[in-house]
Amino acid sequence: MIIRSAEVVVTSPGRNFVTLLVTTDEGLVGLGDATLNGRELAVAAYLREHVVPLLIGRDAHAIEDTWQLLYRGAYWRRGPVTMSAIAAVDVALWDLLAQRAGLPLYQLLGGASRTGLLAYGHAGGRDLPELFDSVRAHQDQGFRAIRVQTGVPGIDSLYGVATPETAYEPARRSPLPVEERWDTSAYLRHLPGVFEAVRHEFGPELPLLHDAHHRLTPIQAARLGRDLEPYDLFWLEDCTPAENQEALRLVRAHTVTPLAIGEVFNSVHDYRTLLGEQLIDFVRSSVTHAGGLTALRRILDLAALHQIKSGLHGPTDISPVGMAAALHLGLAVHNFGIQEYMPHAPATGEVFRPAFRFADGLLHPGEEPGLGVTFDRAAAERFPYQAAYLPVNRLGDGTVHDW
Ligand code: EZ4
Ligand code: CO
Repeated sequence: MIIRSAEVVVTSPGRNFVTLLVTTDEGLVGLGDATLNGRELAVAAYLREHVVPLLIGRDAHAIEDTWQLLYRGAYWRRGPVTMSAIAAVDVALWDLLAQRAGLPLYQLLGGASRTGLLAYGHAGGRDLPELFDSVRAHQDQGFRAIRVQTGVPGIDSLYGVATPETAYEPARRSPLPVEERWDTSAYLRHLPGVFEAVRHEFGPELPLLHDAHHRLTPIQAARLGRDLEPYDLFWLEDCTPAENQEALRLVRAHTVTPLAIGEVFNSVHDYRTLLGEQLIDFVRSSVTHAGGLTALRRILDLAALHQIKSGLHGPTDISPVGMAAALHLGLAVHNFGIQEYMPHAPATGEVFRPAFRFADGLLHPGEEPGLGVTFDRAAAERFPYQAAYLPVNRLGDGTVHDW
């Protein structure tokens, strides 16, 4: 199984995606997701200019050796652009191996450890009535676990809160990023009352999640975790910008609210203290941004030693290819926790045809050989790249803040 060609396609059916197509001498096509929200073209160039030439003529079975070649062989290590590029190659090779074996990929990762993956959906509302409607709509779609994001009085436009004009998708199509305003004090005052109201409305059993999206200091995060304890969250996500892993010691010392971190991480080294000292409860990385199945499986194995579970990133900026990879991995690993799931826009389905399914609150990768995703090259041409960026966050006095 020799790699004959590899092509990078940037397409924008509903939003931008970067997809790697690796073709073998037998004509099999393996797919990898290299989408890095707002930095798509950097990964596409990294792949086209520096990675594709290394792949031609290689044995497609050599997954580990190819990973090490791209990681160690570049000399420069880690970083989201590099690791997304490596991930795309790694996933495409796993896809090829499983297609050649005639087996769904999860069978090569150890087989199914469960019948389906508990998924959580994203409810959001500017005020409580809108939020309650959104939670109910998600329950009607079958979700058995729900992330709750809410408007805060005094903040106009806020992460995770869709308005009738803007869908949830936080990347806006425009040549430059839009700016949002942020007020930590207003948020910390408002949020506990929202969770009290949601618990009162929906009862004690519904698993509820929340994403603080990197905006708090450790002492603020400690206070929020403590204030939310009566409402029994499934997790509090990204309470601090966690590149300072040691900061989580302070948060952990003050709260038993479970913590989830890692969607912006791209390496096991970003997790060493968090996992080794059991400072978090869930690993948030995606296959797409953490170096692929080969690398993420190692992170999850290390997490398992510390009873830490998976909670893989699954927003719409993970393509159906990246999502399929997450589902095969999640079905196979012992320490699966929960999977984030936001259905893609209808246009995305014109280009990507995934076999995975969502029913009764559970996701399943399906039984097609490989990843179970096909890519319509001609349809992709109809949706050219459009610049789109995540917002930039500023405080009231203009200071740039974490978004
Ligand atoms: O902001 O995927 O938990 N989910 C998230 C996402 C991220 C986007 C960034 O590209 O935090 O909504
Ligand atoms: Co998040």
